[in-house]
Amino acid sequence: MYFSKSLIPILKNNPSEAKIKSHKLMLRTGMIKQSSAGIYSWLPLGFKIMKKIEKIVREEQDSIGAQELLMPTIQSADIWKESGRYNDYGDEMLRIKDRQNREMLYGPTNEELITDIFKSSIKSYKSLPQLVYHIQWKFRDELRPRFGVMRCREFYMKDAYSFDLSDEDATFSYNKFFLSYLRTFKRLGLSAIPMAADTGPIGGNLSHEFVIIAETGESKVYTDKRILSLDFQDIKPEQKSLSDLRLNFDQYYAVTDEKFNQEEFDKKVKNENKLQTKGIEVGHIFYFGDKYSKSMDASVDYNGKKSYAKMGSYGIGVSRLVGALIEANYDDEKEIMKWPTSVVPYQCAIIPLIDKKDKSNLEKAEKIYKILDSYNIDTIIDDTEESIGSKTKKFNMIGIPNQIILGKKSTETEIEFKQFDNQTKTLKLNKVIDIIRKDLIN
Ligand code: P5A
Repeated sequence: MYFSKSLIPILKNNPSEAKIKSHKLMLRTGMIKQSSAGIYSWLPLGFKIMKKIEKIVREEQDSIGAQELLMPTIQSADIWKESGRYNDYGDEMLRIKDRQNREMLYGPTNEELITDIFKSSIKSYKSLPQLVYHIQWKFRDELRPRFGVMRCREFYMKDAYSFDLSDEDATFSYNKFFLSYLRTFKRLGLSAIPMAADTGPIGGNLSHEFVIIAETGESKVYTDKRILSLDFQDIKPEQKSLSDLRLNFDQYYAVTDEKFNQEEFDKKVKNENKLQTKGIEVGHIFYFGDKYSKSMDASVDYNGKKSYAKMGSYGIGVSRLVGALIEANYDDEKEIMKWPTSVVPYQCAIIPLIDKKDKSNLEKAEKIYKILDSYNIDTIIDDTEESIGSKTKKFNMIGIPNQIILGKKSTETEIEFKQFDNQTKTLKLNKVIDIIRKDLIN
């Protein structure tokens, strides 16, 4: 890919409308473009990053045996009337009428639609548990959309749903998602704290929010910091080990302002373990038993008896995670973004010094590009006429970890190589490839 041919519209200065790092950086580097309040187009750079996050989210859902499907964005109002939420949802729901004057809506979540699918597809308890998920756009007509992709009206969510026969089985499913969430966020290099949470319009009486610590977060966070060092890497998704895992996490005080109680905090957490800060909610899981299955009559046959499915739902804000990663990793003084390796938009940038009369640096860049490509190193060549200094600054900001500079110091056999603001080194190409590949494996 040549930078001159890419649709990456970099702005010279920070946009004045953006208040937080992620919003600033995403507009500045042309990851997104606002199309109307709280609604964004995802331009190639931002979309590439979001797709990589989505892949990790998907792999972790698959790994607990959840099946992927895809439900539409537009839903019929009928099923929401059946569950009783059509009126409850209020102004956040975008309501539309089709040409037949039928009431439709842009889905803010999918509990009703999945319950309707379950109801017509699953008849016997022998088909339980059912764990399903999709990754789809949602619309919520938020009163105050703000902070770019962090609180927008149209956003990309992974939402999963579980159906079980008993409360005990349903808790097992809930705990599987609990573990998969810890793993997903860990793979993204984020430490997400599961916190006891309110259930709001989704309903039920058991719920955890997964919150990452960030100064610019919207939620106030009160927690016992020992929760941050709990280990879950080797936990097997079995009933006993998962309920132990939950107990282990739940024993520590960890809440957002909605559930905060100073007296309880003082009683349960020693002063030296107290952590009072701000955070971003990146995931939220719920258990609500037969709230939807009863009102929508979704049951299975259990030895001749009708049994309403026990359900939970599990959300991850995939588009919000792009912003959350920036909040957690962007150094806005140095203007350097460090993505986790699995999410980085390009592994390497080749920066030739362009001389109108002498094309040799560009030709050298093209040769190196082909070699890197043969090692599956995703690379961009910056063939624009900007100065080397302004190009390296731009790639630091976008977060391209490896930069090859083909200027005065590069010779036939050795090239200039730089990682972010580290000193440049003059190295042989195969040494550079080794360094980049090592990073890819780790
Ligand atoms: C769980 C899955 C639900 O909707 N139903 C299906 C449940 N939960 S939730 O907490 O309301 O949303 C899940 C996650 O989606 C992200 N999110 C948002 N991202 C950007 N802009 C928004 N306006 C927005 N609202 C929710 C959050 O990451 C949330 O945890």
